[in-house]
Amino acid sequence: MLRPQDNATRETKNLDGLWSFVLDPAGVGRADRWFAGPLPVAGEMAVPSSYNDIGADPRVRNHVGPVWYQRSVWVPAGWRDRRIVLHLESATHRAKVWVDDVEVVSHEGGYLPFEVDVTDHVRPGAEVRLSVEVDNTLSFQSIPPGVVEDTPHGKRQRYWHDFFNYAGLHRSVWLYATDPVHLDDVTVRTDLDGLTGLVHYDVEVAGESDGSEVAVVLSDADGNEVAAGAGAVGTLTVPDVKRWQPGEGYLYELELQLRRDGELIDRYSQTVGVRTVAVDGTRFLINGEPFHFTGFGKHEDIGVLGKGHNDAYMLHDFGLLEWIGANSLRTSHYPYSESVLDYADRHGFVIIDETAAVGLNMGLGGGIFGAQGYQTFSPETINDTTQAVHARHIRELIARDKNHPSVVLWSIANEPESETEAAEDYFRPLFDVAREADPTRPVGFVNVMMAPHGKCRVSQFADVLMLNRYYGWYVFTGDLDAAEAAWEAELTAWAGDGKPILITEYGADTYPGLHSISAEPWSEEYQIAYLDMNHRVFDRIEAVVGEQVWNFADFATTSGIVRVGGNKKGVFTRDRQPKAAAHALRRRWRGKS
Ligand code: GCB
Repeated sequence: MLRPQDNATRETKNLDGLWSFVLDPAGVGRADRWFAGPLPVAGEMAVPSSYNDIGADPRVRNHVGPVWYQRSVWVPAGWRDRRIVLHLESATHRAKVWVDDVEVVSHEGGYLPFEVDVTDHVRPGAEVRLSVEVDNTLSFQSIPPGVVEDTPHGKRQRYWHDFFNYAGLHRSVWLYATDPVHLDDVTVRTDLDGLTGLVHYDVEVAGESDGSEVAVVLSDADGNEVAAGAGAVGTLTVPDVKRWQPGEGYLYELELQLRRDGELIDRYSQTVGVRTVAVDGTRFLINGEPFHFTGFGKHEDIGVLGKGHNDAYMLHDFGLLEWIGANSLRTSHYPYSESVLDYADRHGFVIIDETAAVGLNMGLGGGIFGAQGYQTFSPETINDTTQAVHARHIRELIARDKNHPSVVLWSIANEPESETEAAEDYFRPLFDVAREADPTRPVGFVNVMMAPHGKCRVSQFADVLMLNRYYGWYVFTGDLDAAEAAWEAELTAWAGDGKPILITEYGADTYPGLHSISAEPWSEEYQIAYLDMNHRVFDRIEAVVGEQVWNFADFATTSGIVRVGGNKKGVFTRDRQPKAAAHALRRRWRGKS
């Protein structure tokens, strides 16, 4: 699938804005054919955004089940004889779409795009009605998993991940037009041979493509042609290549051209960063050079918009990341908007790209997330069907993000149960799925504290060890001396595995404005002391190739007695003001005060 793009051969129509919106608590919308006319007693909803916090109605915020979005759209008259596609960048967590009375597509997986050819269901120059049923329900067969419990007070959605289950149309919706014979996909892989760059490309064409021909032209950032090729598959060589590297996101442009009888019928511009990624012993190499990750685990989370993508906030967050000296982030705990990856490509920002497989660990939730008493892997809970859904998520993520030079590592899950035989059986084939989909990037998963070295049975499959640890917070709370000794002992054991170690989470909840002379937990002083302790440990272990603090900013969670208006481990507040720790991190990462 190619991201919608405008050029001389392709045209997009953006469908963001206000849509009609209504909850469907009884789940009757489909049977009552709500798609066949205006939605009953509808309100309005902004796209993109999560619907939860837009109004002030707790029923909307806490709704479990389907909601309906609807709008009408004029199909441009100039699109006669064109292939017309409806593209949704995400619908959390599953959606069914109708064009007028016709169901055209459904998709599951709340953070990945899907599209459908609607040419047969629309008339250029006429108006159509689009209806989207979006369902936020999580089950043991969804990624992420959850369970709906029927209580005397109504349905309650339980889940084992620590962020609010925001839902809706979180990213843009598009209609676009191409020639019926069109470029359908491209896979780009790059390599370096001394000073020469190699760009392997593989273009897919769809439609009745008799007689059509593919050509490609590679240009540098100034628009000068540096290489060209004919045919759908090939390798371009770039002498004296300018590499994509951390801090310097140099991009070439690969223009794909599709011609029939000499006439250009489709073209697509794909950015290309020429770089290599490799793991060598305990080193993580980008272009053959050891790379040390600094940065954060983040969330797509802001006030009012929830998980709705917003370009202004995206720029602001990247501005703060640059200010603090972060060179990387993990898309915890789901694939982020493609705009984030595009930005990272352009600016040399390094990304660990994670699936939405979070909360596959029912031992973890007790007390925090309120859903207890389940076994993680069993025929009734996370089972073979879930594993197949998980595999599809991995394939869809890699299909979407494979061409981003910023992405250097796949994370196939966050903190799953990993200390049991069932976990080993569940994950072994999923690593194969990732490696088959992308043989060029390392693959890992994020390990949880309950599966330390010697107990974890899944890390054997990973190229990189990603560890989330809270020594001095969830254990040895307030006792940083004891925490330091225990943490160093555990890390030393992991280092013996001979793989690079990335600390993907370490953090302490901090209430902004709370101060304490003796650095008590929750104070701004403690957050700094806690981070300092961690850094002393990391600096003593050579295999540690990166540190990503949990979290970039405070974020919304489900309610619970250890969450005060959400998770407060942010180095920035939810509205992006620095806590004292932000300045301390900046001194470490940029050497500036
Ligand atoms: C974790 C999870 C993250 C939580 C964090 C916390 O290990 O990966 O989603 O938010 O801990 O603050 O407890």
